[in-house]
Amino acid sequence: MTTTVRPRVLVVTPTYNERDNLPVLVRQVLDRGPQFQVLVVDDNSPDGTGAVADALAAEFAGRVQVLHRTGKRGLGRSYVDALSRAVTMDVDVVCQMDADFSHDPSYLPDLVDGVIGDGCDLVIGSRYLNGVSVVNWPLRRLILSTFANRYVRFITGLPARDCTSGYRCWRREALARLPLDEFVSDGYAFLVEMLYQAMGTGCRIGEVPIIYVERREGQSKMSRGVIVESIFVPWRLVLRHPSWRGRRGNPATRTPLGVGR
Ligand SMILES: Nc1nc2c(ncn2[C@@H]2O[C@H](COP(=O)(O)OP(=O)(O)OP(=O)(O)O)[C@@H](O)[C@H]2O)c(=O)[nH]1
Ligand SMILES: [Mg+2]
Repeated sequence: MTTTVRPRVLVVTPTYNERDNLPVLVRQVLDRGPQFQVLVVDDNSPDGTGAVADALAAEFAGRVQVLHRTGKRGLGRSYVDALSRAVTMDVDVVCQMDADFSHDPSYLPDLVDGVIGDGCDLVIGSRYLNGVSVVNWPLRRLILSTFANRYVRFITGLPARDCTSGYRCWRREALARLPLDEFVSDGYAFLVEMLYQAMGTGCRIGEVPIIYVERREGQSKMSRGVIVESIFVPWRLVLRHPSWRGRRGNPATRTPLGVGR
């Protein structure tokens, strides 16, 4: 008889006013198998998402954890706190995932497989591998995202087609090598900064295609401030570590995983 050892997966999900989405999402992730755990990082959401998360942690003791933040709000700061905890946990891979169902949990096995099966350090769930796979976005948003990706790739030389996707899976050891304490971005630019650091620390980066669906419930938190930050951060990264720009060094960065799978 052969037994397969399943990789232990921690899914980190940041929340700000996701009261209705979170319980459904957590159940869908945990339903994928006993090897899945969730870490919710809530920024003291006014709608009470934090209490909903606590109730889930009590219901699924040992499989759901909650980090309550009280400082300045921000996606980047939330990820720094949550991922710093994640790298100390007894798991093989750490996934990042939005709580609003734009990231379908059914892609989790593909992402994990890219790390465990294909030997990548980081696998991105990409909206831009097979054309554009986005559902229900207004044209304005589509143009903004496509332009943002081109802008980031042009300045940083990052190899990924989707540099701003928040759906990712990391080998825990690779994530632990990133100097999270030194990150400069507060908002969504944090995702780009992580990729630049990954490229600089020699990570094998792969991508798998996902179909991204606009949020079901609740409101977007996109603000003018985070957009302005996103314009400056790529330049700041390149000026700080110019030698990392466009760094290649392994085939995974050139051949997106999962194409044609
Ligand atoms: N902890 C924390 N989570 C946040 C913050 N801002 C956004 N989030 C969460 O991060 C994820 C992505 O944010 P969204 O508002 O969905 O951003 P988006 O997907 O670019 O925008 P939409 O397309 O409008 O959904 C969601 O799970 C949010 O609840 C924040 O300041 N702190
Ligand atoms: Mg969203």
